[in-house]
Amino acid sequence: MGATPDGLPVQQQHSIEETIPVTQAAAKQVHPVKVLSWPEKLTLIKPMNIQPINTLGQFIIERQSEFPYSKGQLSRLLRDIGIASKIVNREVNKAGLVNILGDTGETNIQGEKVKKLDLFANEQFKAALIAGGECCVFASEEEEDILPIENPVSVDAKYVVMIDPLDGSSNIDVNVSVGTIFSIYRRVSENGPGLLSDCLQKGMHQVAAGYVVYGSSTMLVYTTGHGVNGFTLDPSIGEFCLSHPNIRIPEDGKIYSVNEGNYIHFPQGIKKYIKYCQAYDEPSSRAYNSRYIGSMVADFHRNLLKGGVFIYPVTGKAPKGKLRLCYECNPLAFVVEQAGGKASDGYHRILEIEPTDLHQRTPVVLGSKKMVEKVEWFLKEFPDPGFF
Ligand code: AHM
Ligand code: MG
Repeated sequence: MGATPDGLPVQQQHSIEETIPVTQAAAKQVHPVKVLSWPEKLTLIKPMNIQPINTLGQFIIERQSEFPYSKGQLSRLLRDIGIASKIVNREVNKAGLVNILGDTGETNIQGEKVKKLDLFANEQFKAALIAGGECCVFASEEEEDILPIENPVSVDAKYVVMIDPLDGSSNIDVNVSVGTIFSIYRRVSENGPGLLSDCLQKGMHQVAAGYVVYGSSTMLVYTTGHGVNGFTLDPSIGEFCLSHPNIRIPEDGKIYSVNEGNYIHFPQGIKKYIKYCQAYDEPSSRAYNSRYIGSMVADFHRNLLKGGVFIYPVTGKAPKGKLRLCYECNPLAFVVEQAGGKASDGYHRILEIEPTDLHQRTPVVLGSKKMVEKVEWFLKEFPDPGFF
């Protein structure tokens, strides 16, 4: 072995090209290359912050196993309601741009009159349920009578849908939240188009119920008797995505929602309860907050998430109450009970009231369990012979 002029041994003077293979070979020995399996590759994706989303459609399919006897009809029915509500949502969002609140006097491309938004919503849900083939009879707050469905695709239809297509619609022209409320029963008649008796079932026989709130964001909340789940519409993908799994209403709350403008017409018990809410008492966190939008769905939704009570009692003006048992009170009563709350007419459980009329009205108290019980206590303690 010779030496360089500066005295180094000759074999240590490698060119760069010669050095690289030597270095890689050495590195391979220290860090041998590992072939990753597919699950291992997935764990590498995780740090990229890709959020899994669960759409309403996926969720409904996942939950179908909760009904071992089901062949997917209820799932399809819920899907149809979800689709119709997206169309209604689109129109609600446009309400400020076009005069959609009354008959515009215009005709559309088919030569039809442009309809009021609540009628539009009614038509959308009706059309979706008739075409869907799972509904044997449709009843709506907007229709005088039931609509037995005779569509050939509906011969095996097992379900009954009752709906308030656009609740609180007087709020649209001032850009305040409105909603859709729906209630689903299994038919009691044998077959063919559904009957009135299919619709006049106690609320406790509902198989599903829920609502859509068209608010600062649009949400669909529903129950099939296995808890309550909420989905927020992501407008960028046009899908309701699970955002509020397993909703539970606080057992107690600090919000009372009632139209206090009607105070003079209220029964004694309600007047006393309102005074109780307004009284200062530190241990029970009073005075409570008063919140009343005038859209039942929006008032209910806030109280469901935050804790509170919604009251629409009998009044001198509305001696049987204002809100409808079948379209408004029963579905929201089912939802609130499934979330751990309570729904009452002030004396009895809403879900046990026997309906005798399609458009029957009822007083209603619903929300956090302890608050509803307190209202019931006041009504019992201060009876009012003018009412009930
Ligand atoms: P609607 O179905 O005709 O819209 O009426 C129902 C609405 C509810 O959303 C709301 O809670 C209530 O009526 C408000 O009534 P009031 O203005 O008497 O307080
Ligand atoms: Mg209504």
